[in-house]
Amino acid sequence: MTKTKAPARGCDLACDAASRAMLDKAAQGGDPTAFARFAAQGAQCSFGASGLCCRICHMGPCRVSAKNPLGVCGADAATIVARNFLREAAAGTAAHSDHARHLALLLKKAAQGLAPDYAVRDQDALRRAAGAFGVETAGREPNEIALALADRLLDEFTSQEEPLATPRLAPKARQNVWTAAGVWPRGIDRTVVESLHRTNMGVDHEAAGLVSQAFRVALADGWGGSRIAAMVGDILFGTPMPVKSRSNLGVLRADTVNVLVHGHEPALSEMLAAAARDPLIVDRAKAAGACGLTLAGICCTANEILMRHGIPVAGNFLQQELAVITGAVEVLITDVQCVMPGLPLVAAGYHTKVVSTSDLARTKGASHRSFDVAGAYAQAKDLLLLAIENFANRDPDKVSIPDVTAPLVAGFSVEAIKYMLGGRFRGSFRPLSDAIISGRIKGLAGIVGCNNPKSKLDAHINAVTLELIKNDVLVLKTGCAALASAKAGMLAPEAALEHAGAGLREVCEAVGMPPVLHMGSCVDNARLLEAAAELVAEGGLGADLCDPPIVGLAPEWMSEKAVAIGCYFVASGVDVILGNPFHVSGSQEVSELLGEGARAVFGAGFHYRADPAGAARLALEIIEAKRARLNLDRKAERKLFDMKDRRSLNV
Ligand code: SF4
Ligand code: MSK
Repeated sequence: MTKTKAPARGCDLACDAASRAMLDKAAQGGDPTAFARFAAQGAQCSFGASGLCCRICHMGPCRVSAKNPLGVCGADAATIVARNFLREAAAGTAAHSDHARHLALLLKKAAQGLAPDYAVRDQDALRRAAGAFGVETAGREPNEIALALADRLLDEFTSQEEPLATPRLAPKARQNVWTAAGVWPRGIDRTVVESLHRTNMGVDHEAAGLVSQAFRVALADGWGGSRIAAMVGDILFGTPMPVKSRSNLGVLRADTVNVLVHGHEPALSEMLAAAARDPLIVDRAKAAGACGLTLAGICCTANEILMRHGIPVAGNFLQQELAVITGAVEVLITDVQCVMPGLPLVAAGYHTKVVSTSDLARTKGASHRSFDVAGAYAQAKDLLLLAIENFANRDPDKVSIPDVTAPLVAGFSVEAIKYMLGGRFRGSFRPLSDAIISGRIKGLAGIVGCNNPKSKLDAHINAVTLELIKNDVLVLKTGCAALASAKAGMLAPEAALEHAGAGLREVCEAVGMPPVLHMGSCVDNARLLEAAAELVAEGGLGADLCDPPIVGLAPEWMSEKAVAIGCYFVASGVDVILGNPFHVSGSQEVSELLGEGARAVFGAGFHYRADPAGAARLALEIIEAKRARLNLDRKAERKLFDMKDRRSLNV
């Protein structure tokens, strides 16, 4: 008798009760989800997984192996694997940087009066950015500064021979490393184009040069596009400050019209956040028989409006389909990146309308409303009216909203952290630096990235986070990893402090800061680098980004953007521990270039640990080794910073 494998249950696939309930509902109702499609895929292609499949030209596709070690053109495993890797890093950089370009163009249009619903909302952020790029501010109106700054930032994309200017925001010692390694990027667009050129059939065949270009193009992301996106977002929409909210599918309400935003770019979602409070919209929702309208988010568009407006988060990447399965979403509005093409398939079983809004990102089965910043607010209201109209089509028999939410605090920009640590007039990283030197905080871990059905939703992220805070490591988070913590209650200061080690708890309680800090969306990984640079600038923890006890982890990553993020962390001197390996195991040479090879050049490399306990152990070892190099492994007198100490800081 053939045994049939029992279908996976929600409790095997996800950590949180809301996702489990929706996965069980999906299994019963036959709703298509990424989890089911992943299972249906069966064993995945081993050539693809090891990076050994090349389809770069039409003499192929070629698959190389020990038996058949060369492609038709003569490319060996190292060339093929390195080219594939570079293409991933370039694609990730392109995604983040195009997002940044759209924001820089929006800043320019806002300054010119061509996008009348947008304005410079944060003049401090404008002046900070202008200062960083040498844009004159004296005697100029905000719009004049914004226009000059936007042009300066747009030059970062288009410059040809000039080296990129944004990496000069890194410590001098790190800049010297990049110069010596020959990886300082030129214009962002040129660097991406060059990467695609070099990986064409018959161009660059040396693995070392290709991997080096992967680090260069990634630097054009982390110290280029992503940094610009974060800066301009702050200027136009405000620098994030700690804000309370809630997370998980229970933020949807049975008695309101529910609208979800999903993707990455904040231009439309900012307008939706404002329009959702418009009395006309609220009245129309009530006239349609609802108690009002709930706006919530998925993925990084969620992070953007969460950290600036406290708008609740419905879920992270693998919850996008599960949100539709609640049966209570009237409209799901998408912009760019991480939107599953399978969304309209699941929406077809419900009344949910999936509406794409970026001309770059259309999805079969979704209706498309091209978003134009010139009439942004009116378009946002129209989208909400569409949702209100669709409320009547909701089928109460299909509605099942899990009663599961968790409170959270989000919005820890670098400015917010400085403020928490030192107050308005003495904001600085010095108390944090002192806490690290004294050993109360052992170090910092940046935990970032996505979800991936290869592992149980949020399981690796949450386990490694818990282990690190227990061991007095302050955790900084972005993207879907931050939302995993939100759902687990780890962004609620009181709850998280229960789990923190004594030293970390003492510091967090003294300054009123949680041990897990939500720092934003995927482009806000640039804020993690900014925080590391602040720590170095403070003194006492070395002169370069590879010196302080900092480590990066991407436990459940899946996107090409995560390849770029990992590469710019490593090129910045921060070791990165992956929970899923890169597709490079087919070449020993490339694997070594990303490990010890990168370490020889940048002082950091990639590691892979599939299990959270192993990842946490390695992270702690890296932190301890860095502490030892700084002679911080001796016991220091424990000193708590109180308000008096902070007032006495000479900063
Ligand atoms: Fe095959 Fe070479 Fe063409 Fe790749 S570039 S598909 S290895 S012939
Ligand atoms: S959204 S890139 S799934 S973190 Fe930024 Fe989440 Fe990863 Fe997309």
